[in-house]
Amino acid sequence: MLENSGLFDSKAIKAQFPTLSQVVSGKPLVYLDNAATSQKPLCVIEALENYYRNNNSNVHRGMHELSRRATEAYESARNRMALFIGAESSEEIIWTRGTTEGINLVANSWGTQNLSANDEILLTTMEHHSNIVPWQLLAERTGATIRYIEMDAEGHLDLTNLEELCGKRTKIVACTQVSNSLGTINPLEKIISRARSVGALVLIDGAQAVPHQAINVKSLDCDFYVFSGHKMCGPTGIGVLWGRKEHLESMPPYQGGGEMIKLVQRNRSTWADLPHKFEAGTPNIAGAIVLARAADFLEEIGFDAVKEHERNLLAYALEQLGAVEGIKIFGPSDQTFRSSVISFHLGDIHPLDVSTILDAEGIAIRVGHHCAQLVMQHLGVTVTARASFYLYNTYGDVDRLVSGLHSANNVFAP
Ligand code: C6P
Repeated sequence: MLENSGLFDSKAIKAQFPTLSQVVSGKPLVYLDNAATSQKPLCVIEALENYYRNNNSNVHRGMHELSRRATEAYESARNRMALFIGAESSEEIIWTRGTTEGINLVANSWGTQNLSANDEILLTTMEHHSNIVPWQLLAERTGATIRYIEMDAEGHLDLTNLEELCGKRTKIVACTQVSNSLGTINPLEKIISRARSVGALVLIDGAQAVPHQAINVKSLDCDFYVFSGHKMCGPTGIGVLWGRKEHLESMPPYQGGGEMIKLVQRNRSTWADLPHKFEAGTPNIAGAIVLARAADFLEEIGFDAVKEHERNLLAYALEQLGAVEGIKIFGPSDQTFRSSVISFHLGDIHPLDVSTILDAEGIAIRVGHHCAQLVMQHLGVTVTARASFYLYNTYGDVDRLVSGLHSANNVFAP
């Protein structure tokens, strides 16, 4: 099987990721747990080392050379990420620890300020727990009600009653762009356009979208967009909350501390301008700088090429996996609405056993509820096995997965 699709040479790309060149259980590692976190290319690892080796200092504080360098690199990283997602200004880019913190920030700050007992929050049953639990905590504090867009049998959002679900009581709609457990790509335009027509704000969870496709928050026309750095070749502990300036300006701070103030007096303080109002304490300076390097890396390859490669890989994987005895693949059958995430069961073999056998063959997948228990309830299962692909995966990786599943079938053959 060819490893190249079009101009995309996934073997050459794989060679840039040191973690992927190791042997696990006596076999070359096949890493198919990319929806959990991606591996890091050498340029990102080197950027991290370079920062700590040469430029480490706190930002916005010192008047010395190292602090100037760190501050400049940190703020240019913010500009870089604004460009990366098509934001109007870098003031709209708030550094967070990741998607989870971004959603908690909005639910705590905007939510507490704007929601009360008669209001409704609209979610979907496809959400990751980080886009459910912060809203439940907010609903408990304010008395607001949570409603859900349900899924159909294949794991598409059922929008037939969207007008009834999203009405004049709806204050915010929070929805994932791509499902981490089923791979479903959601029709955001329809949801956002309905929310706009009733004056509700929209938060999009881009955790599983940003690593795989170009994003433009302006053309999406949402109000908040959140994602994590570690799923897009960047480091852990850094992510971005993008928000429209007018919302961010009127929102109260999320946490108090250094960096986020203008003036502190005995009984009250005033807040720094955007984006610093939301960034209390010493931030993840290295993380921010290195995330910008990851964005460069992805754009140098080009999202059109990444997308085409992943589409080809997904088609090949679904075809090959479909022929494995006893396999049940969850999620949309129409590949137009599916990203490169494949959740499955293998006959009666427990997904944990499947994963253990694959691990013994040097193949890494994830087993669990994928922090999406409402999805598991919808499927009538407690856990699934999940293989998720990224730009460095090859057709050979798919072949290894398929052969690992045959081994599992053989081990458990009656
Ligand atoms: N999903 C997965 O294996 P954090 O942990 O804050 O970086 O991202 C949370 C998150 C939010 N939304 C979606 C759609 C996600 O997929 C994730 C992380 C990982 O599927 C870890 S549970």
